[in-house]
Amino acid sequence: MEARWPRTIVHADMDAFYASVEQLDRPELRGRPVIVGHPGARSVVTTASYEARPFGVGSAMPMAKAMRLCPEAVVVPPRFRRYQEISRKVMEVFARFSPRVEALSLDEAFLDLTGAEGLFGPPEQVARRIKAEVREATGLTVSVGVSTTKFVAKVASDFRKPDGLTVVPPDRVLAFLHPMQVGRLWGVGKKAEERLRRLGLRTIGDVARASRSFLEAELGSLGLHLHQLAQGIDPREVIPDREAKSIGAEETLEKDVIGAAAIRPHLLAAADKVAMRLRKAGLGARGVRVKLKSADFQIHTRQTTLPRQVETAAPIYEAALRLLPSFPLDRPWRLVGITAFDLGDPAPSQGDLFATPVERKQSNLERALDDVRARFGAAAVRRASELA
Ligand code: TTP
Ligand code: MG
Repeated sequence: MEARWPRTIVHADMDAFYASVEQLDRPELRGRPVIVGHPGARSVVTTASYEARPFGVGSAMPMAKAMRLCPEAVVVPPRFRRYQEISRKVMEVFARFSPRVEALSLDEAFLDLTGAEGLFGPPEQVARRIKAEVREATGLTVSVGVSTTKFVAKVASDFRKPDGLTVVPPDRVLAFLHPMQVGRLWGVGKKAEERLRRLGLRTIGDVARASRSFLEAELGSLGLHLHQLAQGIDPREVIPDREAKSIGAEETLEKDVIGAAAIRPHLLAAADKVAMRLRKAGLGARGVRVKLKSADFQIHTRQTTLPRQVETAAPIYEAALRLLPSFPLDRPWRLVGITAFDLGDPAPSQGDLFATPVERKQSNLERALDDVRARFGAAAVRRASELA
């Protein structure tokens, strides 16, 4: 007897995404180790093709080390526009299977296929179709995991990479999870992994068998969260990207600020964050809203509509600066935020047509910064103007 699927969640993740795109566009690179990144001595690996991985080369490794480990690798600088273009095609394929698609980055997404059996057949069959249609649309392979929760679907997509397909039915979830290393649990980074190991918890099964009170005493709310995940419990829903009506970033300041000059750096930081989130969601915005909260907790907002859709920090920041004089700036403010609204799919070709060379450069630069931040955290890159 097959157990019932309370939900059917798919996680799909492109294989060695940037490197595969390079091999697609340059057939002479196919079958060879390819490292995407800048060849400079101080740079790091963005990603490596599967031919390079057996040499120990992987994301975030210093380029110098990667080239030592795999001297025959071809080093290719990243081309974010191109990756975004292919990403759009991939997401279009996903959208054929479900209106509930949540993109996590350019190359991975969750799909909620609950109740879609009648349309696409049993989970394994849907997964095969998704893989075939991605391949057909892009020429690239995607690894797919299917289970009843986001967490297990995500672990499953990674299980047999590249070109993997792993279905974990509800009655196999615990058998699948429990032998795995604790590092696979969501929310467990290097530090937490180390702590769990010192507590004698090496596998997910170990965490599942530990008592709730022990985990809570040792790790606080993270402990409770991990205990749930280890039992295969993860109620998180797939949140469709289109339901994001706005994307914002705000910061409560350490010290209240007075006057435009003191507010500006916080607006710039917020604009940067909003733009990064827009690009991550693959969206552009036509509206920009600035929010300030005064020291006595009064919220003031001003908003504006832009002549064309934007996805980079510069035009968002400029719009915020234009709004700034309409606030009563003589009082102290405790919070500064920006929200982008009126969101939609950016029209890339049209955008390119209208964008000036300077704007294009700006956009490429920001994509490069996204990349660095993705690896080293938001604090890794600061604009000179923020440091003032
Ligand atoms: P991932 O899906 O993490 O990696 P991948 O697609 O290269 O390889 P895998 O087969 O293991 O999924 O990331 C997708 C892309 O995002 C990747 O091709 C390059 C980029 N990326 C970064 O820019 N920085 C990073 O630290 C990582 C991990 C990825
Ligand atoms: Mg990937």
